Amino acid sequence: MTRHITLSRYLIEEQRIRERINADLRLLIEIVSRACIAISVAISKGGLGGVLGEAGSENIQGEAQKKLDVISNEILLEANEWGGHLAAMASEEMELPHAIPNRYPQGEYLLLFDPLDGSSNIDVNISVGTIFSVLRCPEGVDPTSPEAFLQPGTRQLAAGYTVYGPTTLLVLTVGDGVVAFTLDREHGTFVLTQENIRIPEETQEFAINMSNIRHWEPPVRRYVDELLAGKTGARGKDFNMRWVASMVADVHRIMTRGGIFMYPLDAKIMGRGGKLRLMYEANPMSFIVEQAGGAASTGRGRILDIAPVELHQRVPVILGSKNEVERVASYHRQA
Ligand code: AHM
Ligand code: MG
Repeated sequence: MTRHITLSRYLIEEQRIRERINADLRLLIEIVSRACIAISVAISKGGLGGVLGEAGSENIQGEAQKKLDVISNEILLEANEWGGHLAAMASEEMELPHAIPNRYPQGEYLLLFDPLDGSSNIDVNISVGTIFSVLRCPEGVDPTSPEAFLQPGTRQLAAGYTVYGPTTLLVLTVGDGVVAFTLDREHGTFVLTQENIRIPEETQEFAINMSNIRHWEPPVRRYVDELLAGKTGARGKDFNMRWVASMVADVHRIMTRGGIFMYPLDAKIMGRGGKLRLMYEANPMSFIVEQAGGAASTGRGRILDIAPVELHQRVPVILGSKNEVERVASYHRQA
């Protein structure tokens, strides 16, 4: 690599040269990135740090929390309280938005996050991640009310995810394409390692939890059946399958070499509207995927256009290489 561009320098240039962000949004992203470094350090201690295993509590979604879910949530909350850039925060791990304490100044932004995505993988040493999304707080609305956050994904000003894998990577968009930074552990900084990430339009790889096959709706069943038929079927080529069960890891593979990721609506989760959460999983990932030339749909419409009605709302998610996502959407229309 000939150029050494840290996240700080990238953000300064987004502010000064490309004028995509202001100083407060720059500070926000810097602080989130530092919190992600702290989470990465906590995760990497593993059994030595006593951080593995269950926390013994449940989140608002009724899911058992891992110790690292709780630790990661606290790291993000504490890091983002004092900067003066935020009006409030919302998290997968908290029922209601988190107010900025009175002793600190209030800013204009709202931060949403899934502090530790894929945390069922943590105890088996498989990649996990953090996902975040940034909105502007609407004027005249109480920032600590869920209503302040209920804005469609098209209003996101920035979104990103960190993958805690063999390396710690931060993938970011401020609506100006997608870039990736690798954590330089010796210096404690994120360094730009990929610019202008583009998802290939065509793919031979898909990601879905096949154990749900009997619950799927006919359009998803039709699509996957065609992929499985391979060379001898309608598609005329073989497809390969991967499922990490950490959305960040599955989506990052797609960002790197193309593919389609699906957590569709199925009979088992019909009453809940889907498995993945709109505000801090589907929206930020869809923003990033679209910024990289991919597509993101529920099967019935574009994810970023959904007008949310609940903070912890769930949605079906089909995202990745554009032609494949459009094919799945067309099967839904035909059905
Ligand atoms: P989490 O945020 O509680 O970790 O749940 C979300 C995860 C995603 O990362 C992943 O795609 C999905 O749940 C896996 O679900 P399943 O175990 O049903 O395959
Ligand atoms: Mg998650």
